[in-house]
Amino acid sequence: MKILIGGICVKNLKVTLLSILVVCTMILAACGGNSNSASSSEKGSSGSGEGGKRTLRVSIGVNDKHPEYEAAMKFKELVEAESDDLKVEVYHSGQIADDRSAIEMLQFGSLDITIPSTSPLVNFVPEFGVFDLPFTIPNEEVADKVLDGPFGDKMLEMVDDQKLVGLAWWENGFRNLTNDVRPVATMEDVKGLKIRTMENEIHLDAWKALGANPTPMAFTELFTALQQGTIDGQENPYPTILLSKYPEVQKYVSNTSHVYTPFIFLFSKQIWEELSSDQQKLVKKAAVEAGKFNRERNRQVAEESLEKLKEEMTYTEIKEEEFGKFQEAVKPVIDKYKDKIGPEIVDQFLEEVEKAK
Ligand code: KDG
Repeated sequence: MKILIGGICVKNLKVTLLSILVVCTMILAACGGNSNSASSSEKGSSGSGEGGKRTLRVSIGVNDKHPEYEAAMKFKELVEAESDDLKVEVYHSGQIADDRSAIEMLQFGSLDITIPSTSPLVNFVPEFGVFDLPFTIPNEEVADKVLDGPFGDKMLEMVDDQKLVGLAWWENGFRNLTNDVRPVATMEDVKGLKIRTMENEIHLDAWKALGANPTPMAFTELFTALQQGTIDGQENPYPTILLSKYPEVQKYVSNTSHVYTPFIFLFSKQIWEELSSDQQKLVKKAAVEAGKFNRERNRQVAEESLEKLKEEMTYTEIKEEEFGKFQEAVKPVIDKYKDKIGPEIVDQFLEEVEKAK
């Protein structure tokens, strides 16, 4: 629901105020910092020059223990090793903004980079909903083929008219259910669970179809909501479950693997267009390279995380035949969203998935 004050949507007002705050902070830092900050590097609110260097600020929602943070630091290392006029600052745990606000800050040109799940992006580009259709991508190999092929390239270009530049695919991974009420071995066990989902209507409808009572919430609010018991559970990949310390506030975890979520490396188009073509080439190359590092590291950490979660939580393996019931239950959701996302792009996605198997 949008709230208007004086005709200005409060949500945008929030992002605008956030952007003004960020710009003021950067200007104060620049005034207080190195006196020879180059004027060109102060273009775009993130360009706070330090010795003529433009600073690229990266915002991610996970904390500094997560493979995504490691990959963001790899990106920083790759850029700074090759460039004498770019530096990178990585802000984790949603320090600057949650996923949706960070995307809006890129559109305003008050933040350079964010690397969110594709799910919140659906609020800006509905076609990204293909990645939220449950039980479609079966494993990482298929995910890589689809994302690294022509379909993935096409999806990256789809953010263009949203004042964003899509540079690379990183990996959040297969999402699994945790809760504090009961072990989940069957669809029956899901009934009535208050599950937090990302701010994405496909996830909401899918969990309703499975019998849960879902509620959308920004990732930055999730741990507190679990701790306070305002929700019973959530769903995320094993690294996020372990490294966000959910075992402290959740008893049960199941291998639902109901959705494979990519992370998408997004750059503010306004700031991108201020970079030289050499800087653009370097940033793109580093984003892709760091993405490869991220996938490898994420899969290693996912395996290690599951083993640790089995020690810290009650792990329930859902039997193969039970998955059929889950998939049957969400079929109407896939049909409903095929129309909303666009039948053509959904068919193309499903064809690419089949080809990649
Ligand atoms: O910045 C990325 C995180 O916000 C990511 O973990 C999002 O999977 C996500 C969730 O559940 O919100």
